[in-house]
Amino acid sequence: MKFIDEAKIYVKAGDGGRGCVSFRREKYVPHGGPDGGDGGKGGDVIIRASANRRTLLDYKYRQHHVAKHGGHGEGGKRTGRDAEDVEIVVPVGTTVRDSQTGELLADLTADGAVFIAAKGGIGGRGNARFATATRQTPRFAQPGIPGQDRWIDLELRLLADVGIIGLPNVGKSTFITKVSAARPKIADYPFTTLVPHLGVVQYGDQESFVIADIPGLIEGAHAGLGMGTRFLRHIERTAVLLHIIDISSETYESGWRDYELINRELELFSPDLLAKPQVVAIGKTDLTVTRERMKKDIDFFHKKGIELLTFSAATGEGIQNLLQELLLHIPPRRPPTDTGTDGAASQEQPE
Ligand SMILES: Nc1nc2c(ncn2[C@@H]2O[C@H](COP(=O)(O)OP(=O)(O)OP(=O)(O)O)[C@@H](O)[C@H]2O)c(=O)[nH]1
Ligand SMILES: [Mg+2]
Repeated sequence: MKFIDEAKIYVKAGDGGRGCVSFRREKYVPHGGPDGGDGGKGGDVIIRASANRRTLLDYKYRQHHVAKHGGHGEGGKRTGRDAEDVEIVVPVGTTVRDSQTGELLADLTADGAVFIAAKGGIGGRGNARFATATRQTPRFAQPGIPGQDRWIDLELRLLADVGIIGLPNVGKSTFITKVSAARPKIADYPFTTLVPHLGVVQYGDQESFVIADIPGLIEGAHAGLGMGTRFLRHIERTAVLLHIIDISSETYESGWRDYELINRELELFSPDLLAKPQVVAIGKTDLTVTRERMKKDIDFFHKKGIELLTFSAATGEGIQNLLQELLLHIPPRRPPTDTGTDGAASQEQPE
């Protein structure tokens, strides 16, 4: 199964600046020579892979990336300034294709890898360059070369940062629906979710992260009962597990019993999976029965050294807190020093 994050973007490099037609004018020199300077180079649009990025979410809605044009040449042999490049920062593992031809242009597999998606045009030469012994007053200069433009498809295979585990029907899919654009099926019967779903979560100003919703586990899952444990391999590379407990059900005995049941199945599948940090939370706190029962569970877990969180996907209560707690376990990403460049994208023309 493939989880793909995609974005289609338009890149347009800056045009080269015009060369200038100009003649020197000095007081006692009636016919000064040509002194028009060259145009500057248009900015490139560069795609750079960074380990600090996790998703292509930023580019889903910000499609146009346009570099500025080079400055025009001026008299006095002044060269127009070169325009700055625009940088698009994508996660490591992003592939770049030409939207029209489907051609693979780049596979950015290493941190820092760059690809020039649209090359800026070089500036035109000013008339000072065209003066020869026989042509002393060239009244022409070159225009700049236009910058490249094209549509590009970015594609990334997603890996989940957070895996949601729990018994069937505890509200795993409802949670991911609340915090991301993922829309798995939700229903009040067990095994609604038959395949894993990934959702991209944007939390505050932080970089986004990826949550995997997987089918519920039951006792004996390791032996193939219910949906079995095959899909657990999808969360083997996550940084943290969100363990959701539902204490509102008719079969409720204690949160701890359910918690241990799930963890036994995890361990039987892979001790490494059990060793991952877990954020444990009681859901459905909008239900009276949950609120009545939860104090007992919170106290019990506390004695075991586990701080239970609580939330309701229905009302949103406790969700921000939960996301914050999950983020603490996701390896910190250095604040990107390389953003801002997208903001530099502009249609502005030099004078
Ligand atoms: N009252 C209330 N009901 C909820 C909440 N979250 C989920 N539910 C209900 O609980 C039932 C199960 O929700 P799902 O999100 O499908 O549960 P799941 O854990 O994904 O279930 P499986 O995919 O079968 O393992 C549905 O009827 C939901 O409407 C909540 O916060 N409050
Ligand atoms: Mg589900």
